[in-house]
Amino acid sequence: DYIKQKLIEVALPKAEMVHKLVKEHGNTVLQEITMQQVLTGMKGIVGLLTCTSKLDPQEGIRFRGYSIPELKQKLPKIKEDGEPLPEGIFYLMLTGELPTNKDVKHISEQWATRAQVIPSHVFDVIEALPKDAHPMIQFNTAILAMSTESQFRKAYLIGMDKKDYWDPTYEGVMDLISRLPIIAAYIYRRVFHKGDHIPQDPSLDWAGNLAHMMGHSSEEVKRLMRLYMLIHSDHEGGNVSAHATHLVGSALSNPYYSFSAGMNGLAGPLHGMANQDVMHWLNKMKREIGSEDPTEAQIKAYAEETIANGRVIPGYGHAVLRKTDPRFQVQLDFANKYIPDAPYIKLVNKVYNVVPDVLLNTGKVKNPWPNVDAVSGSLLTSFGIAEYPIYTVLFGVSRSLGVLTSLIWDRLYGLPIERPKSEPLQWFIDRVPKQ
Ligand code: AMX
Repeated sequence: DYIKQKLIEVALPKAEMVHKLVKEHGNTVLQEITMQQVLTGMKGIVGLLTCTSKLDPQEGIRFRGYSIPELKQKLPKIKEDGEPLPEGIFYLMLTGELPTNKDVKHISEQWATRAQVIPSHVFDVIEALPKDAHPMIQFNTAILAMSTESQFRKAYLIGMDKKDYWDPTYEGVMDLISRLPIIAAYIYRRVFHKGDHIPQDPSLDWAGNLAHMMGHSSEEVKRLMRLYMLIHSDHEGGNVSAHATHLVGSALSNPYYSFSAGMNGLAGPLHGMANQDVMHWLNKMKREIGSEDPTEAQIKAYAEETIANGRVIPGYGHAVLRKTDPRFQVQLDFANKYIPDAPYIKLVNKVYNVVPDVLLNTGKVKNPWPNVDAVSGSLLTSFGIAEYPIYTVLFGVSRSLGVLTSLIWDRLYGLPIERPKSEPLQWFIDRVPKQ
């Protein structure tokens, strides 16, 4: 696998730089932090080194410096008018360089080969769960069950030099990513299609194969799946799924344990489960209003009622972003291009017209604009993937690309165990300046 050689060349000087920064500039003050920051989710506190992507509050996400519109131009595609292949963004996040067609083909083939071997106990473990267990429970259980295959643990027990930790991490990451679409599709077919499974097609790309195994093998859905897998892949290092993966990985837990931690976080309604919750919110709204096509005035009243009842409007707001999420925009553009008349897309557009003002009027929401989840479910539903509980699993398959390339880099940089300081309440009270 020539990518490993490439990675060593790229990473070695960077790892030396990290070492040098710690050794020679360790006392440099980076920023001041406030009481409010610590007590409201550590927002804005720089506490992590992550190079795969960076989130600008106004502009949105950039992957190794490239925005989503730029990546749509620059990453390899199967067809010129199609969507970039997620293999390409994986290569970019991993190496920091844009891939060639050959690189992307190489990764596709690597993953197709590695996906051939999933031990049967993983499927037995899934089958032992009730069918109505949420797909995220089944997904995460399967991820943990796959950790019997961890190469990291085996190499660690044999007694590996610290400098080499990244190597079995890379191997584990490549295995794990290659297998996630099979696990996701298996759960989907088990829960929603009577266990009528569809074998993988190793000739397909990673995202195309996922659509195929789910039973949605039209070119349109494959194209949508490539886009979905591209845009959900990473959102810098501090979001719950990325941070949890990094944190658990810092204990040298293997990639399966680490990723599983991230996926437990993704399953929360304020993070990756929001895409499913948006659909529940839209459908409940339609039911309560008694119309398939509510007016903007009706939507506004319903949104105000949601707030008045002390609930959040899923799909809106963000801990970092302060503008419309470009991941929302690119999906809406896709929908407006291919399916402008789909009822759910019309509804999403109407909600977008009224909800930001409703949120602004609360006077407390820092970002009233839609995030990635405000449209993703409506888009999937409009293309026939209408089983909402699978949406967070699809998000998770995509998120593996970013959080696991970061995990490889954590080991390349030689980052130590993470251990921030905590203090009891009195410590904070004692910090208040005396009058
Ligand atoms: N609806 C109603 N109230 C909201 C809101 C929303 N969409 N977004 C923020 N608020 C509220 C908060 O609950 C908080 O209320 P409180 O002071 O009474 O506790 C107040 O506004 C200030 O919050 P904030 O600083 O603007 O947001 P945050 O950083 O604490 O939280 C987020 C960010 C995403 C959790 C929040 O906006 C939210 O709950 N959104 C809805 C759920 C959602 O869409 N999550 C997906 C995010 C993207 C992702 O990870 N996939």
